[in-house]
Amino acid sequence: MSVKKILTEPNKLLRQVSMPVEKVGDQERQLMDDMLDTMYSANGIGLAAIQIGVPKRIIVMDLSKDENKKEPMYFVNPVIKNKNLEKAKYEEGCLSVPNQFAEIERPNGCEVEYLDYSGRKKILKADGLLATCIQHEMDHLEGILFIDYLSKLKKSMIIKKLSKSKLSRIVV
Ligand code: GNR
Ligand code: NI
Repeated sequence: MSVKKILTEPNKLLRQVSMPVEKVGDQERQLMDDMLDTMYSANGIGLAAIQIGVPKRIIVMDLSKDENKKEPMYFVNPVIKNKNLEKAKYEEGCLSVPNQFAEIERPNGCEVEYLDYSGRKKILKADGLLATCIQHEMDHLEGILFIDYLSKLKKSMIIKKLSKSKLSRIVV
């Protein structure tokens, strides 16, 4: 298990569409372990593989509020089967868009079909934060970031800020 570097916008890799996993083997489990380590160390509640530069359709999440009680969730090749027609707004953030937050509207519930850590097929009904987070992570698999839902002006302001802070990190 090791903590990897999280890619931040702007970065072309974050715009790549991730590839389905053929088989959940030891290599994939190693990747999921590293992703979880990376997510915990960054205090995130979810992470997609592409955020550490691996274009595979793998997501890890942990929505547990108790730091001592870890509840890791693993999603390989997730597919959304049903989306609620009703929408909900959540204040979203993203480890790849550091220190930026915005209210995003999405279906308030969904059903996801996926393979778990051991490669078994599962179906999960999600609502609330779980549904929001899964949809946010599944967007990463398509190269989509939450800022893509904002107005052109808001989005370009955020990208400009992030570019500047990246530059200052190199200069200092
Ligand atoms: O840590 C995260 N918090 C969060 C809050 C609201 C909606 C989505 C998220 S996901 C984010 C971690 C992340 O960037 N995952 O891709
Ligand atoms: Ni994100």
